[in-house]
Amino acid sequence: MEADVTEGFDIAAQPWGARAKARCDLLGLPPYSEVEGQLTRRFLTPAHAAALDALTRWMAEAGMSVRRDAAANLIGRYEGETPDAKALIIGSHIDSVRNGGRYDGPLGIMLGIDVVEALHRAGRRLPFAIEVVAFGDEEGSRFPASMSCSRAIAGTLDAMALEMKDAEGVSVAEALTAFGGDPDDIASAARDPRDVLAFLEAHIEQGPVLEAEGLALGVVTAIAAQKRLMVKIIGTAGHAGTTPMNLRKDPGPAAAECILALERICRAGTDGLVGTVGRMTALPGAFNVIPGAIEFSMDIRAETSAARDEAVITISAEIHAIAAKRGLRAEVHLMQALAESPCDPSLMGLLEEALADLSHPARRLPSGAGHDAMVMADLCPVAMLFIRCEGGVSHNPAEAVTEADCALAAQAMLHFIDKLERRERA
Ligand code: HGY
Ligand code: MN
Ligand code: MN
Repeated sequence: MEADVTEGFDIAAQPWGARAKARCDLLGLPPYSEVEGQLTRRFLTPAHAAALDALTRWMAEAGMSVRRDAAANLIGRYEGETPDAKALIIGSHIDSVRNGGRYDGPLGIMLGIDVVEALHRAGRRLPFAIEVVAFGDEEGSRFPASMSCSRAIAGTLDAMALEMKDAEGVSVAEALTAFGGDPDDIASAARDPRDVLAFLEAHIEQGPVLEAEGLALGVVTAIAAQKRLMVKIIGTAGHAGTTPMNLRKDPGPAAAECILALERICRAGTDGLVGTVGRMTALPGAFNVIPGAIEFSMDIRAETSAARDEAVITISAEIHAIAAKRGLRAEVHLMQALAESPCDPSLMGLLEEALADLSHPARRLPSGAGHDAMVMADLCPVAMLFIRCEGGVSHNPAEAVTEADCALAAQAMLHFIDKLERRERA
């Protein structure tokens, strides 16, 4: 499976794109996935550990020293001209959603490794170091909150996040300790802003725009604001056969009304407002029991925090009104809030110059998907390079990219580095 990269280091001649894609494909299978026949790789699982072992090898082969921090981030470092040089961090996440695609996250890590290997083979040293980071928890597919690893690096992770529990009742702190991390020393993962030059994340677009316009790459302008909430509609459990319909306190139909209300509110919204119910549970969850409660998640996003918050206030009020009308009780709990995050204009300019070098149009576009870059923006200036994905499909095993687009992305990243070097030496 491994492409044997032996000739020179002329990035255009290298099968880097093929190698980056092939490595993502390899990590799509057990032991790097928790489930046979699909990719599910959640934070702090054996599949996560296996993926870090493979990445450690590949980072070392590319000329990097490799370490893990207290938050289980994997960090490869390619030194600059001086040992204490500031770092350009290139990275993305290694965790996946359940039954997800192979490129959402890992591709940005593999391209970072390829770019460093090209520099290493050329014996090039820069006025800055390059660190390639595999963040362990961007999706939040195991614990209720997400982005905990990039928040640890950015120094914005609050202790409460470590107490969050997965479906089996295991806390982040317990899982992190078992994994070899150190929740008591999580603060040591936080980077000093004086040591970091910038953050660059290459990521599939997860949307249809680039493909629709026949473009391989795009420059991200900003990342949408998002909130994650858990809703609980509380009624009275009862016998499904003996309880007349008019005497029920059934939260099921109420939850259905709430979800329709969320759809109506978001369809009528502005600023790219979207709302999703991705997880729903009837408790106690038996065929013949009227549920005592229904729990469901809400993921609400918009290009501005204001539009996001207005929608959250409106839907929360409607949920309480729907429950009250039916003699039920509702709880709406905020699990996480991420503000909209602009990318750095000067870094966007360097990315556009890099695309111009490759005779590729400079297409700017916002990101509706969340990324570690929105968290890293609290630490340093950030830039994101989008890569076309087939049909814009993502969070789906049908997610697909081409080797040619991956190779072009690697070239664009190297040209970006060239321009960053020129800026730093000026
Ligand atoms: O949910 C998101 O936008 C990202 O894929 N975690
Ligand atoms: Mn992602
Ligand atoms: Mn994702």
